[in-house]
Amino acid sequence: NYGKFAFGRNQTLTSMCDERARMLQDQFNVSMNHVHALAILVSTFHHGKHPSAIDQKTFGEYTERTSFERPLTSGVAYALKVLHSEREQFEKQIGWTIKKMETEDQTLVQDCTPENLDPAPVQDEYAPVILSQETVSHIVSIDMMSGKEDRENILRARASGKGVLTSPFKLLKSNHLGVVLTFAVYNTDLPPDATPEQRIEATVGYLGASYDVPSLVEKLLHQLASKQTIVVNVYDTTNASAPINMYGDEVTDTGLLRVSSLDFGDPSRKHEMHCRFKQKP
Ligand code: WA2
Repeated sequence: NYGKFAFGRNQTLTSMCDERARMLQDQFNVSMNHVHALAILVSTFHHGKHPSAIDQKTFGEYTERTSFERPLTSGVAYALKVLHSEREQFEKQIGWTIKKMETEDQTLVQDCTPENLDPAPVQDEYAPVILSQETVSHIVSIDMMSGKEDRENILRARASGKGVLTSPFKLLKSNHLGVVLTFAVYNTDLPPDATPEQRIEATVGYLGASYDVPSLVEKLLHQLASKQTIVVNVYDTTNASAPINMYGDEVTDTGLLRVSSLDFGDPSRKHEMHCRFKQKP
């Protein structure tokens, strides 16, 4: 390991941490681009063809076979924009009722298959999942607007036309903190300067990907064989006075620390990677 004599301890930590942060950021960016392309695929082949050229079987197979293009994601799904006035017709046509996301009691959620979830209460509009990768099939029929983080993402995605990220939260059927990335799907090719109102009006649905951050960062770091040398933490630092630990054990260590910046492509969220040596000098 030339780093041990070519650089000091501090520079070694800096370069190792920056390299890992860059790798994580690049992989996230690559998968974000592919999720964006999936939103265009749904727009072209589901909304752009009559009848639609995509059903659950096609979407399930296509997303599973292309999952190698979306490193760090645990699954992708598509939710439709359904106004209350369209609900009855929608439910009759699709053959199931729109379900409410259970978030009060997370221990119960683990057993909540769509069959034993409650119907969504009356709202102005809903975002039921109609297509999913097999890995997240448990969210089919659930109204994504009935979950706080998912709802905020949907509203921000459609008004902005950009890919947006949630704060870290406990995903359904997962014991870890994760994040959701959302792209809105529109019924027209909107100009880049379209107003938020025009965007909301043209919205037909939401393509989202979930990221199980701890297991995916673990997988990435594992490939680097550095786990004996450094300890890594990933934080959501959007609220600078209350950072959220997304990966790694809580640290009390006050030794040498490197903070590398992470850019996950949503300017309204801030992330950092913190690295420390395992062994004291
Ligand atoms: N996907 C997977 N697991 C989840 C989740 C989610 N949201 N929310 C809570 N647990 C269809 O933005 C639209 C995906 C939401 C997209």
